[in-house]
Amino acid sequence: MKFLSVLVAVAALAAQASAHYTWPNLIVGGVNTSTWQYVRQTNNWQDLNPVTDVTSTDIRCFDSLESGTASTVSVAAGATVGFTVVGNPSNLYHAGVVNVYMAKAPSGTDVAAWDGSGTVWFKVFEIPAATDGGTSITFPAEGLATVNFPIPAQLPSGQYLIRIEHIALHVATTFAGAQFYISCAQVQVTGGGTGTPGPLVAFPGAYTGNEPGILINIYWPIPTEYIQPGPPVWPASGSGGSTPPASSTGAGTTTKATSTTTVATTTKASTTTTSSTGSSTGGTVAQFAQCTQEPQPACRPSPARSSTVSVPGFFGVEED
Ligand SMILES: [Cu+2]
Repeated sequence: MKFLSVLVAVAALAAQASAHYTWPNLIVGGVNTSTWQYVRQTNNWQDLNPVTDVTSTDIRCFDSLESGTASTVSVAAGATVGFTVVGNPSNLYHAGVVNVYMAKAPSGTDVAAWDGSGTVWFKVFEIPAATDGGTSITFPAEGLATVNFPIPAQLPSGQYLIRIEHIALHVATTFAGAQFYISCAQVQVTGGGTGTPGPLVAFPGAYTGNEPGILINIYWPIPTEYIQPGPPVWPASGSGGSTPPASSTGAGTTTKATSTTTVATTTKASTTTTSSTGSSTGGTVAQFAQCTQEPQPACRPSPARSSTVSVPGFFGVEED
């Protein structure tokens, strides 16, 4: 009996530690910079666990237990930057969506010494779920090893925090079930424009946890639509300027699992390199095909960590 309970405990621990991730690297100029160099070290740098309390201060930068020692890096307005996923495995393993927010440090305050408090955050990029009225729901961010996005060209010069979050929705059917994987980077934006970013939100404050895009059963019934949490992306698509619109299908270049250094191209988990840089329309289809053809961790929960019920019309829910 004791042996059995130990086995169960070990299995539970293994399941808990097996499928989370962090965002420790900022990609600047196509280079994957060092771990926690320009990104503030997060509380979960060892255990990889997510934030689940959206009212916690840790929903902001998840660094309450760490001393902020990150450096600040210069990036040009209009340039593409990104974050790299590190975990086990090192990709956005869970079904979910991505948001990227920025906030300008108050004048006279070094961003390295700023906590990001206040109603100061605006969204610059997102990768929502894709729905088609109830036949299917797909997550274009699922399986990504990097997420790249443009710094808006209209953004005024100055020091900013960049906050990225992956909201994992595989166990989001109960309140506080959604898992937030968060990091904040410190940048000095140069050559900026004269735009006025907005709408502005605060963290905590932006989410209640009851949003239809956060408290959601993504399995059954298949959602007819998906409402991305948070404010709309700034600047709005079609509002002019030279910034590519952060489209609902995830503009920006992405790197699939297994590649940690290639950031300028879209690379699949296999060795196949596609030319879908800048658009994930083709990538989404390819990713879906990949999932149906070769069962893998990025596509479905492994048997050891899942409870799959073989009832027609019911989809197994990953537990961790
Ligand atoms: Cu996980």
